[in-house]
Amino acid sequence: MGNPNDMTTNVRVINWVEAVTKLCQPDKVVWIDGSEAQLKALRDEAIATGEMTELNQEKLPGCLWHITAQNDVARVEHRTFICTKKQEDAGPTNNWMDPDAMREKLKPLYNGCMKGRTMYVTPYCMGPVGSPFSKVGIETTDSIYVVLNMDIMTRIGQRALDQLGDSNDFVRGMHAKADIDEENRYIVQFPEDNAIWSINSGYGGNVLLGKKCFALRIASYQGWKEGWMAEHMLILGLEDPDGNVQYVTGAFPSACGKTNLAMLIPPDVYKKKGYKVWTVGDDIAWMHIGEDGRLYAINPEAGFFGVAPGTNEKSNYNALASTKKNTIFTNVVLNKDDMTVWWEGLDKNPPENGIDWLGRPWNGKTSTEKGANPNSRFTAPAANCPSISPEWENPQGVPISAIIFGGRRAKTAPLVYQSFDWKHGVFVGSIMASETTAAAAGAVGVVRRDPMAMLPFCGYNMGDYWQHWLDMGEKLGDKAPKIFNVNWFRTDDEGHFIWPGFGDNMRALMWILARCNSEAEGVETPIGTLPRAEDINLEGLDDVTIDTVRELLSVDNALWLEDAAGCEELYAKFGKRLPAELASQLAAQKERLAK
Ligand code: OXD
Ligand code: MN
Repeated sequence: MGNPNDMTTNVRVINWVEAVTKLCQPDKVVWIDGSEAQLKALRDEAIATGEMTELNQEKLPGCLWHITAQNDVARVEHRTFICTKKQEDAGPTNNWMDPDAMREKLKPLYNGCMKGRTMYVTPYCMGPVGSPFSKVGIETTDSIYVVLNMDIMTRIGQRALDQLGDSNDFVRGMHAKADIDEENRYIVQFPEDNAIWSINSGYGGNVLLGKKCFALRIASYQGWKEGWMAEHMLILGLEDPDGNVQYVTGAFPSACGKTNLAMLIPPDVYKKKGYKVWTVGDDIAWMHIGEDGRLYAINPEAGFFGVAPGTNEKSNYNALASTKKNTIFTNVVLNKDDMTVWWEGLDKNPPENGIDWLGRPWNGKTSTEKGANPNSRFTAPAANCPSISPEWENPQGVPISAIIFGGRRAKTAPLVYQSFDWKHGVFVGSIMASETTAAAAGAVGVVRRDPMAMLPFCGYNMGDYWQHWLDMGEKLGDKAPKIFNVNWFRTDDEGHFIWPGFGDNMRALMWILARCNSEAEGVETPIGTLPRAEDINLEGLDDVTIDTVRELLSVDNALWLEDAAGCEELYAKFGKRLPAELASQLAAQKERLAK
């Protein structure tokens, strides 16, 4: 298995791996070259030790099942840190500690933590290999599960080192499961040093360091310094019957259906006419200004790390289809009868002879407890997705026509509206919020501000981040994508959703693209430009009347004024780092609303 001297002559890489080895003291160091032979050996080893379970190779070829420790099933925002030299550079929305102090605190935890274990050195490329916009990271880890997930989510091995060459521009990611000790779990980003330290977790978002830690937290900082953007956004292409494809990106907080939107299947009326939706990415977009002055996006990832519960043939056919081969399932139910998997919301046939996410025998016909963890996941190769875009690995990315923000709001936000211009659009993104649902613990209907859906993922002061958005708009000028906001979650007075969502969300996308092409009317309101009810195509949508659409598009000025107080509270946290432009956008919006 890979010998460093065969794989790279990059002295910085070699020296860094040596330093990590000295600290963690593994019995053995294995460099991941990414060859199928090496990956097969790792799968076999994980199966032999029981770390992973091989699933039915006829029904689910190449698929594996894994359960994490009971205390380790989600990202841990309260233990996630941005360590910049100055606290104000991390900003009021991030946990912060001095970088040297943090390193001194964590070194004893890493010290000797891999004794008796193997350390895997995993080079990986975020973005298509060969793209000028891709970036390389190296993750050291004591987990085969991590290596196998990284193989799906990124481009690992020799090709990543080849992309890096002798450059120093690589993210140093030091992961160790250690003892999976909750009390000593830390997910730490050092943006000024291109480094990530993650310890005492084996759960995806905390340990697949290419994803949230690098592609969002570190990359957002890099984008700020280098003049591009790393965003928590899906990327999709909408093809019209003439074969023209226009691309949009969309930022939504968790539990708002981002993966579903990325893989949307058009309603019959559009399908019959020849419209298609193409998936470029479901979670992260890296965006650069292209030579023609437009904004281009690449998906830095190569797979989907999707939430399993609720995913079924109807809710997301394409996501489910993506999981039929070479997929890793984490914390879902194992069906022992046929060695397949199950989760709540998959179908009405839970296994009777199952193993739940806690590793206990579980009978879906009699158990009153959930079999799959609500945050159980599939890690599936993007190439498996039936709707994957032919352009998804285009090294230049795809040109973006519209940026869509969204959240879960019962009453305030209308189905769709357009910002007046880029600056107002940045304001719209900055006041993004979502209401908590009954599905999660805690009070229902509590508004959580989640600017640009980046609250847990912005690797620097969010005030500077907003200014960076404003600066990008200046650079893009009239080539800037148009900015919109959507809300699929309006309810009636009984709390029932009044918009069908899922594939029918395409009806809002159609208005969005028509606006981008100057082909649709709009009505100005205090919060932005809305469609008229008749601008939303209801063909084939028997359950939704034009009156419902009117309700979906209604703007209650009093509610919005109330909401503005929450925005003020958020903005106040930033003091001088709040861009003056945003303060005046809020003041102007309040004035329009009060009129
Ligand atoms: C994710 C998240 O897992 O945003 O993508 O939490
Ligand atoms: Mn996400």
